[in-house]
Order: sequence, then structure tokens, then C-alpha cells
Amino acid sequence: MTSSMLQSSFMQESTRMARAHGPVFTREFFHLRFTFVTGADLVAELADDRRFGKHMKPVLESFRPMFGDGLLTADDHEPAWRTAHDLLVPAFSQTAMRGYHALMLDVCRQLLDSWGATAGAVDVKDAMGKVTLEVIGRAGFGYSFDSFERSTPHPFATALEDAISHGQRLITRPPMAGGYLGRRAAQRHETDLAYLRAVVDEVIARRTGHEHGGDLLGLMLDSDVLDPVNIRNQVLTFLAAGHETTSAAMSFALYYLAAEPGIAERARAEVIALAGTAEPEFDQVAKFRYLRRVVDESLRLWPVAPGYSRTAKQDTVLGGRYPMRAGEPYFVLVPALHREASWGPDAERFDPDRFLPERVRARPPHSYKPFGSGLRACIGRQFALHQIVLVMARVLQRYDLTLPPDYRLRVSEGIAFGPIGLTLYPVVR
Ligand code: MNH
Repeated sequence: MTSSMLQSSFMQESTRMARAHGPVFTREFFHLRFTFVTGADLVAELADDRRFGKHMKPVLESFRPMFGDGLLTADDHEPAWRTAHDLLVPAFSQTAMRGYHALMLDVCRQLLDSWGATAGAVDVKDAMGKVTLEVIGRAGFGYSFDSFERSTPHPFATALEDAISHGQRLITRPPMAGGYLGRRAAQRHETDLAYLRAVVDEVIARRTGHEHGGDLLGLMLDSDVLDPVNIRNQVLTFLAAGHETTSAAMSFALYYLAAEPGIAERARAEVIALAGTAEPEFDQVAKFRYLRRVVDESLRLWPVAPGYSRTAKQDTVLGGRYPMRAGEPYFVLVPALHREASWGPDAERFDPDRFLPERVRARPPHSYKPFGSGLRACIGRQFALHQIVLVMARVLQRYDLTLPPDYRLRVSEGIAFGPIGLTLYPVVR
């Protein structure tokens, strides 16, 4: 793997610095400039879509060559954003979600079968990556990557990760001196991109000429509002955005469940009380309140996307104190927001009960932002949460989780935050 922009600890360092330097401070990473915002009151202001919009700098710009005018990397003012957003929102409605439940259960079954009775040491990143690639492939596009028939991740997952890392490296480092390594990396990148596009074309071609249906691909093929290039951009965007973030979120949640047996036991007792050891029904998943708090708390400490950029539409003053020029990017550093004063002095501690309704109400409304803000917030949020809670429930129903005794959580900053080198020992109960 190529080393990426965020494969340092820049975001984690910045998060530690926020305590002394917040709520607004600037840092440079190679020749990228980040102006971080970490205070809940300021983040609340930035959420106002009349005064502020999304910005591609300093991070998302590096994704644009890959994802074009797909939903994630389209500018607010590009017509492609609104058109695709309005078209695709129904694929994430409650009714649509209900329709994905059976295939999510099916993928859970594949995961549990692959672990069997004696899983031994399990590579958590690979296992969760298989789950989320299967779920988004099948739910969005009726396409299976046959991830569980493979011993290693599908080459699509690897190529995606490498291509994004390469893009990030290009925008952080001065252009490489054109030497042999630079040329090799550029050639590899071209090969990765060609392969990713070939897979996308195959996903689309499988469906062309068949009945389309109400999933993401069906909605796009049935309407005539998106051009073919935009449809390809959306397919790649959803396969990427739907996969890596969600699997990292699952990995962190599994880490905390394994590290805190008392919490895992409480979550398991709730699942068993409501669903026994059977596959949970769609409506039961929303009733796993404690397990959902575990997931929320896990996304608080490690909100797998480090943040999102906002920009003022006109020159303005943020919080009555910070002059903002129109068009300048401000980066909401979410892990710092998630540790700011309103979370209390023990903000580093993992405590799911922070998400009890009365405690949520006692905090400022914009102090929790793992899915971004306003119009440009994550479209896949409910889809991700349903899937994560369901997978955690199925794992808890079947297994006790044990960490290697010497494991200490260290976090990588690749495409998303992720626990480095996490293995678990699932033991059938
Ligand atoms: Mn998701 C936007 C986080 C799962 C598809 N996502 C965002 C943003 C954040 C985010 C933050 C806003 C980025 C920005 O403002 O620059 N997303 C997550 C997290 C998870 C996640 C933490 C899982 C956990 N996302 C998913 C899933 C899908 C998805 C699953 C698809 C099925 N996300 C998107 C898309 C966008 C997005 C598409 C861009 C939406 C838009 O701008 O219209």
C-alpha cells in the first residue's frame, strides 16, 4: 500500500491540540492548510445552509479525480448534486431499508459461517470489510463480490484503498521529482483506476436489459435525469463511501465490546431479551437501544471520518469573533468536537450511557456530528447504523469476544480512522 496523506497521526495530534488551541486554529500538513473548528456553538452556526456550504478543500479535492461529480464530491452549486440527491433519497427511506434487512441478515449468516465454531484469530478489518462490501454491493446494485468465497479481500477493495491513498498523496506532497518511483506509482494508479472502472461497468452491465427495481442502480437506470458518466461516478462513490467507513465503524465497536466485557454482556442481554438467539426482525433492530448507544459512543471517540469542510457564502464573522472570508475552507475536526467541554472531564472514557436521551438533551445540539451536517450530511446514515447494530447483535448472540492480551488500541488515519492490527478471538458461547 502506498502511504497516504493521513497515514500520519495528524488528525489525532490536532485533536489533542484542540484543548489548548481551540475552538479555531490553523495547522499545516505539507502544503495543505487546515483551519480547524472544534466548538459546538461554532459548529452549530456552520450547519446553517443559508450562510454556509460544503467545501472540497483540503481533503475531498483529492477524491474528485476518482469520483467526479458523484454525490460526495459534487459542489453544492453543481446541478448534478441536487438531481442525484433527490433521485436517490428514496433508496434510503424506511421502506427501502426494510427491503434490505433480509440481505443484511444473509451477509451476517455468511460472516458467522466463515467464523464457524473455532474461528481462532480473526482479522477484524478484513472481516468487516467483507461484510460491508457485500451489503452495499447487494443492497445498492444487486451485485455480489463473493467476498466470503475468498480468503483475502476482493481486489476491488484493495484497488479502491490504494487509489484513494495515491490521490491523497498527490495533493499533500509536492509533485514527485518524476523519478522511477513516481512513475511506477503513477502507472499503478492508472491500472487501479482502469480496474475500478471495469468493475463499475460490469456492475452496470449485469443490470442493463433486466427489470431495474427500487435500489440505487434501479433508480438511476430507470430515470433519464443522470447521464451515463454521472451514473458511473455514483456507483463508484457509493461502493467506496458505503464500504470503508462502515467497516471501520464496526471494527471500533467490536474493539470496545471486546475490551469492555461488562458492556458487551449488557448489550447481549438486551438482544437476547428481545430476539433470543434467532435472527432479529427489522423492527427489533431499532429496539436494541443499549447496543445502539454502544455504536454511538464508539463513533463519538472514533467518528471514522475525521471531519468535513464548510465555507461561508459571504464574508462573515463566526461566533461573533472569527472573521471568515467567503470561499475559505473551515474543517470541523469531529474527534475534537466529540471531546470538547460539554462532554465533561472524562471525555476519553468509553461510556455508552452518555447517549441516554436525557443526557443527549443536556448537551448542545451540534456537539455530535459523525455524519456531517445539513443538506450535505451523509445520505447513508440510517443504512449504516441499521447494518452496524444488526451485525453487532448477531456477533454477540453467537460469540464471546476476546482481545489478544497485549493489544493496545492505536489508530490509523487512512481513508477513515481505523484500529491498527486489530485481531479478535470469537469463541462460540
Ligand atoms: Mn457517508 C457523506 C460519514 C456511511 C454515502 N458520510 C458523508 C459525510 C460524512 C459521512 C461525515 C459528509 C462529508 C462531507 O460533508 O464532506 N458515512 C459516514 C460514516 C458512515 C457513513 C461515519 C458509517 C459509519 N455513507 C455511508 C454509507 C453510504 C454513505 C453506508 C452509502 C450507502 N456519505 C455517503 C454519500 C455522501 C456521504 C453518498 C455524500 C452525500 C451528499 O453530499 O449528498
